[in-house]
Amino acid sequence: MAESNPMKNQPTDTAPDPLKAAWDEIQRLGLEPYVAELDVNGLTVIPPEIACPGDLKSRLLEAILDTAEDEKGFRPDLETGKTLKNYKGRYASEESGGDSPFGALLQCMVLKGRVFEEALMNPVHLAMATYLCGYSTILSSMTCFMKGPNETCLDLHSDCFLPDPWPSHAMLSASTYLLTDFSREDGCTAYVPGSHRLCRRPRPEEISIGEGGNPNAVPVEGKAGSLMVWHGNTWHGAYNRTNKGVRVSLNMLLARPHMRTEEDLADRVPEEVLDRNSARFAILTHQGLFYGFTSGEDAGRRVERASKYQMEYAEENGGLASVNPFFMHLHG
Ligand SMILES: O=C(O)CCC(=O)C(=O)O
Ligand SMILES: [Fe+2]
Repeated sequence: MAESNPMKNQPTDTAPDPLKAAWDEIQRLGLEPYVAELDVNGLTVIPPEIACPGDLKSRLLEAILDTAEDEKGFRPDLETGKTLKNYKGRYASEESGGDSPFGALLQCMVLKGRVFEEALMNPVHLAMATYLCGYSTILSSMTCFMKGPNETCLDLHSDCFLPDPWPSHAMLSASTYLLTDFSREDGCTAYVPGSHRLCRRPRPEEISIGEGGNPNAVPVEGKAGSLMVWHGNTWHGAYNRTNKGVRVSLNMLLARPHMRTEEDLADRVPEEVLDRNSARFAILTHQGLFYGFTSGEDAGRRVERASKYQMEYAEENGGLASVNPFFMHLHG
């Protein structure tokens, strides 16, 4: 293995600089204003013409409706939203109307078709996620929300379920494709600008939104096809939907590789899916991780597999990911 290690004989002064590479990519894609807003406010919305080149938005929406039909037994009616009106589902809250603040959920989406792989690998998404969490970041979850008219707002929270205080750099990068328009009446996301710098979860008296709620919460509005990106510390929630119809969105939560992820993908990604994607896709979908073994034998298997994918990734990008235990030549 050491033979194919592209870092092996590389003098330190020519080692690639991940910060420079990330910034070069941000400039190539024209994302500087969105990175600035993300730094200042903790959240930004990248418009459809940059975020969803080609017909990505419509293909994602169609694939989600097909998946909903398969898994939920009905195809959401985007015009009327009647199949999803006051949807009870998981997380339904008895306090306000008894319906779910999320609507209906579809989970573990990345393995449900090529278009979801494309959504993850969209260079605009990866540039923003890399800016927040680095080249070794991994997918924590890919989840779809389909929300019809409802009563219940989603309280402010951060997706970082670590004890606070949190570090100021992002442990998580969260991005959501808006697949239908987002306005206050559409039941859009809410957030508190600047909350990523507080490095703590909101206190109980700070979590509610809407009338009488946290006065610092603002709606996140955007056109269908936009990509909303936020720092893992940022406090966010969602307004209830007063319009008819359905709000459809696809969320991708990425984590630094030492974090426990929501989904466990290590042994679930079929070879054909890995074969048709880059080495970075394999890293994102946990093929470069060996933690989580269940026996010595399993540890050996996982280390071997993880080192293969880590080496391929290092070859693909010239060693930009700084976390690679296999460079120690322990197994070479
Ligand atoms: O439904 C929303 O707009 C927010 C959902 C949420 O909390 C999340 O995606 O992390
Ligand atoms: Fe959240």
